[in-house]
Amino acid sequence: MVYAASRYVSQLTKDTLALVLAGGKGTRLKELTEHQSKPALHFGGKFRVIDFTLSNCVNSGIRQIGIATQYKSHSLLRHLSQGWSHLNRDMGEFVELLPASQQCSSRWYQGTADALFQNIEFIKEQSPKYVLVLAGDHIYKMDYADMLAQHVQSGADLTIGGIEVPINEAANTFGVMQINKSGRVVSFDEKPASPSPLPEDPALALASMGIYVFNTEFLLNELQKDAQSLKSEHDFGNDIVPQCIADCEVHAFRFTDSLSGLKPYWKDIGTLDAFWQANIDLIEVTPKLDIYDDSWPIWTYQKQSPPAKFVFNNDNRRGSATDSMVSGGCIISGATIDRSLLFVDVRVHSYSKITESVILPNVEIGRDVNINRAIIAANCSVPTGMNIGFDHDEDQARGFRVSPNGIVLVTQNMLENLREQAPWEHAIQDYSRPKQLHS
Ligand code: ADQ
Ligand code: ADP
Repeated sequence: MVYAASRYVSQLTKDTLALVLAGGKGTRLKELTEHQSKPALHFGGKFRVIDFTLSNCVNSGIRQIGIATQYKSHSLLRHLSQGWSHLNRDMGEFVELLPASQQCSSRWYQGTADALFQNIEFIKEQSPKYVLVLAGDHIYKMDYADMLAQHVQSGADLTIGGIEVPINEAANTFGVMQINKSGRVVSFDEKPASPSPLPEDPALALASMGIYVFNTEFLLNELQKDAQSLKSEHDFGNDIVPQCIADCEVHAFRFTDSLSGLKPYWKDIGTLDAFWQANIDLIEVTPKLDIYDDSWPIWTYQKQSPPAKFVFNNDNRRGSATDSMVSGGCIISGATIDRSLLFVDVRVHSYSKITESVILPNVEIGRDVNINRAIIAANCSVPTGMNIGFDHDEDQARGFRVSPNGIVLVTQNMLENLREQAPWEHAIQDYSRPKQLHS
């Protein structure tokens, strides 16, 4: 019986084509997405954001994957070709890149539904029974097979992944659903100002995770109808989903941890605060998202680097890190790291202190630097003696960005502008490390 049930599920995942939407601008991440798209952002020390969705696919047994890319996709495409091109086409497995304006039309994708419409021939060629539409910018671990099994058993045309969120967090941010006792979606509002609460708990709303399972024929019809509509913005949340709810059988899949039945970890890292928080969440003593879990590995590509190194400096000052994650290629010399996440190839020099901060790859932090609740973007050289995150007026006067929750973003461009304005104040010792830029 168990054998038959698992065979049944593995057949469903085999019959599924996953399409990952990875082309959004990520404007709320400000200068962090000035050179790359949100799915390409470095995350969790050694991963890229999109690795979480793609690992979920592979770990769920879905190995036919298309990725729609558009905005500033250079580093995303390079990462995908280095890390995700090894699936075996001869065995029917693939990760296919679907960049805008290179498919059936010469125009950019107008919206998320248009990104699929422009790839309609690609979908038909694969002839899947089900299409799983995913976002490339969410951090979570999820077995999509559970959602597929519910979709098929319920007889729905469309199943929407849903998660309970505090009602104030849902306002203006997520699509919000109401469902009846059998799980059918009876109403859906895209980013409402006043979300409808869950009947069983008025403090919570059932948010759409922006992930959908469609029966393929049904999806193709809906995309075609939508493409002909003059008033549509060609977007799933605004157009396709509300239309389907009015006309067809739409169900919600409530995302819970299948073992514990508890609310699992799921984050849309759309803002600087959310990006900082999701990284910092990983360094908790017992993190809500376990990236050390061998049963659900997060796959990625990363260049080889030597182990992290912690050094007593000439002054006998200890280089140390506590409640922190420090990636390969880092050297901490006579400096203190606390409750922080250091990505690969970060060098921190003597007498510096980093607290509750996220330091992206290939950063050099000079001597006597203090950093508090900040994100330091890739390739920065932070000059000797600089304080970041202690006086937000000073941070802003220097051209750094301060988020609504007081997280300071510093990028290489911001530091270069500062150096041009007052080079004598912002000199950094030349540590003569050959620069290999991370994009
Ligand atoms: P948003 O996240 O605001 O809401 P959207 O900006 O359309 O929706 O992004 C969805 C995904 O599509 C993202 O991964 C993005 O990168 C990608 N994308 C956006 N424009 C694209 C384009 N032109 N081409 C290719 N990819 C593109 C959606 C739903 C809400 C739901 C939230 C959950 O509309 O109902 O609550 O996701 O995060
Ligand atoms: P500080 O400003 O803290 O004195 P240094 O640049 O002098 O920093 O480096 C301190 C220590 O870090 C060195 O003594 C060495 O042990 C280690 N270190 C620095 N660069 C490298 C490197 N490329 N390979 C191995 N260890 C290094």
